[in-house]
Order: sequence, then C-alpha cells, then structure tokens
Amino acid sequence: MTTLHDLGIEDLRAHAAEHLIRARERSTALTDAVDDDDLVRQHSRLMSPLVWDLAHVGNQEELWLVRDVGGRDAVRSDIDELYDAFKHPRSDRPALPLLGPAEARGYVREVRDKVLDVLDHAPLEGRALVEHAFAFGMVAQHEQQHDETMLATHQLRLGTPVLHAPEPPDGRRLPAEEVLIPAGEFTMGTSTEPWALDNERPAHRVRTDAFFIDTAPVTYGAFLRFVEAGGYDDPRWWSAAGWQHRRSARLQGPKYLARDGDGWSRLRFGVHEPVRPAEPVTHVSFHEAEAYATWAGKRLPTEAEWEKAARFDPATGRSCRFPWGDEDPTAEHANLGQRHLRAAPAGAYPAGASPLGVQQLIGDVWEWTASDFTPYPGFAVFPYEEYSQVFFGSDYKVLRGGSFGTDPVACRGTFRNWDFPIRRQIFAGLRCARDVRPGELG
Ligand code: AVJ
Ligand code: FE
Repeated sequence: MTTLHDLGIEDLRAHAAEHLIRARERSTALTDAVDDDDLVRQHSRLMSPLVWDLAHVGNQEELWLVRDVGGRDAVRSDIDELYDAFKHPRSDRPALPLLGPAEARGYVREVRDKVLDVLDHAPLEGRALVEHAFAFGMVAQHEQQHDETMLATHQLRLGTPVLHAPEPPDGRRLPAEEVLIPAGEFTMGTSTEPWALDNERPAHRVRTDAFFIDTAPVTYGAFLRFVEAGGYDDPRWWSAAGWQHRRSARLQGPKYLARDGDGWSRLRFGVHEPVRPAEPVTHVSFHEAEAYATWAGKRLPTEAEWEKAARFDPATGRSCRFPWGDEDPTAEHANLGQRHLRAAPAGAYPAGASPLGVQQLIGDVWEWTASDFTPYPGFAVFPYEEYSQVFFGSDYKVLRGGSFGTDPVACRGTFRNWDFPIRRQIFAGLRCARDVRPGELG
C-alpha cells in the first residue's frame, strides 16, 4: 500500500513536488490550448475566464506556501483581492483589471519557483499545516480542482475542438444490475488520510439499513428512456423545487444534447457526435437525477450509503481508501485525470469494483447523492473556513466519486464535492439506490 505515512522526509518532498508539477502541466495545457482572446473571454456566466483561474491558482499557492509556510515576502500582495473568490462572483470577473495572459503566466511561474525552494527547505513537522506536507498537497489539490473547472469551461466554450485524448476502454456486461449492501455500521470519513481535506474528517461510525445500489452509473441509454417517456413533462417524478426549476429553465434533457432525427446527438468539447447509449449520463442537475431515480422506482443514495458501497469490506469490517482497496488509483482501476475526455461505458473498469461488486464508483462521472453538504460530527475547520465551513447547510448537495476530469490527488473514497442542485456544467451523473422490499431477502 502506498501511503505518505511510510515516506521519509526527502521522499515526501519529492512526492509533493511531483504533484505540484503535474498539476501545473495540466493547467499549462488547458490554458495554452486556446489563444489570448479566448483566455480572457467569459465562456459562460457560470465560469471565470480561464486567465482568472490560472492567476487564482498562483495566488492561493502564494498565500499558503510562499507567505504562510515559507514565511517569505509577498510576490504580489496587490492582487490578493482580485483573486479572492469571495470578493467577486464569477460573472463579474471578466470586468476586473485582471493580469493578462502573459502576466498571469509569469506570475504563476515566479510563485512556483519560490515554492519549490520553500519545499526543499521547510521543516515538515511542528505545525499541522506542514505535517505530511499537507499544505503542499492541499495546494496541488486546489490547482487540480481548478483544472477540472477549467475543463468544464472548455466544454462550455464554442469553436473548433482543441482538446484531444484517446478513447476510454470498452464496456463489459455487468454481472448484475444491482448489488445488495448489508445493514450495519461502517466507518465513514477519515482521521488518518494525510491529504484529506477538513470536510472528510473525522472518521466516525455510521449505521445504514440494507439497501440495493446500482452496479454502474445510470447510462445515457437508460436516462433517455426517461426523457422519451415524457419524464420532463410529468411533475410526478420531480420534487416541488425540481419541477419549478425544470419549468423556469425549460429543461428538456441533459445539457449538451440535441435531438437528431430519431436519435440524439451530443456536443462534447467542440465535437458533435451521436450519443453512446452505454456511456454514463453526464451534465445532469441534482433535480434531473432525482427525477430519473423516482421514475425508475428508485432513489438517490445518501452520502453514507454511497461511501459504504465504495469503502466497506465485509470480509474485514474495515473501510478501504478506495473501492478496490488501499492502493492509489491506476489506469486499470478508474477513469480519472483527464486521460480520456469522456466517461467510460458501463462495465469498463472491473478491476475497480468494490468488495461487494459495485463498479465505477471512482472516476467517470461525479454522482449526485440525496444528502445536503453538512459537517461530520467532530468537524474542525482546517486550515481555512472558506474551503468547507461557509458552504455547509441545505443550499448544496453532495457529489461523490470524481469524474474523468478529476485528478487522482483530488479524489478518494472519502472525498466530498458539492454544488447547487440546479448546476449541470460539471461532469455529474448519478447511480440509483433503493430500499429492500418486504420479503425480498427471503
Ligand atoms: C470543492 C469543487 C466545490 O470549485 O468551488 C476551489 C473547490 N475551493 N477553490 C469549488 C475549490 C476553492 C470547490 N469545490
Ligand atoms: Fe479556488
């Protein structure tokens, strides 16, 4: 098992540097793919201009690693306010006096040069912020999270395709449509994963009843049967808030789809193509996910149910880091890290199955859960309130498992993402769960 606990101090420094460098390669590729005009433009009111994300990543890195951990002088304290996500909503960011593309690139390079020097010399003990190089891992995750956001901006942008990637592996027949997860307690969250973020902590025991969960995420083929059965026109399947949103936003199906003769076509990173029925549905809101599940006679899993399906090993009673065990994800386990530019068809990752046989929990698409984003019992802010604390409450729904655009450093069996229930520009889909029917288990 690969864990940071076992690394000596120099290996830990090298490990942190590798993650920072890999994140920067991805940010560079996502921003070099388009011209300067495209970088400063707002492709959607929901998103920042790409050049904002780039300098924001550098500014967070400067705040945490140059100034706080490194105790060094500021590189550009004059721009902190511009890149504070809480000071300016995304829709206002294009009008700000932002660093231009060349300036932003120079800024993030200058910060990074200092950070690699800090990483060479900083003591990695004595403060929780630096234990196991946490702050460096947090900053690498932050950059990767913004890289996924930038990937969503690429999906929103119009124009000729600029991103390319090989096809994901083929789908395979699923051994069963659903998996039974037994009743009982399991350990949710973590107190030991060194780079886990505050909202994943602490580990705590949670009991669930027995439930069934789908073996794989809901596919386009299945979801479009709901659409074609008139599901978007029938309030029976929708919550009150969902129906009201479906009407006011005039939703007719997943984002980026259009009818094409008898079938459906899809716009994906600038390419129009036929929908692939076996591919997990992507770009649906929580409300659409919930309506589908209701129509199918099922429901969304709670966050606890999702995590139990993903981590609980009935043979040992332990919760693993990932469905397949404790090893870090490889290309055999899951579709992560923008290796492919789409979710893989159902059944494509048998090696990533959980002990009970649930597949594709990690990677492919973020999965909406039924749960609000709330703190675990014993939650403590670490290291800053604006990561999680200010978002807790009933405004946000939790998503689990990561997407094809999530880097492995920012994805774990315990990782919690959240968004508004109306959002669908993210790479989000769903899988259904259901209660056990009376008498069903004999
Ligand atoms: C965890 C994806 C909801 O993008 O709003 C980035 C991550 N926090 N910068 C977001 C984040 C601060 C966050 N999500
Ligand atoms: Fe951020």
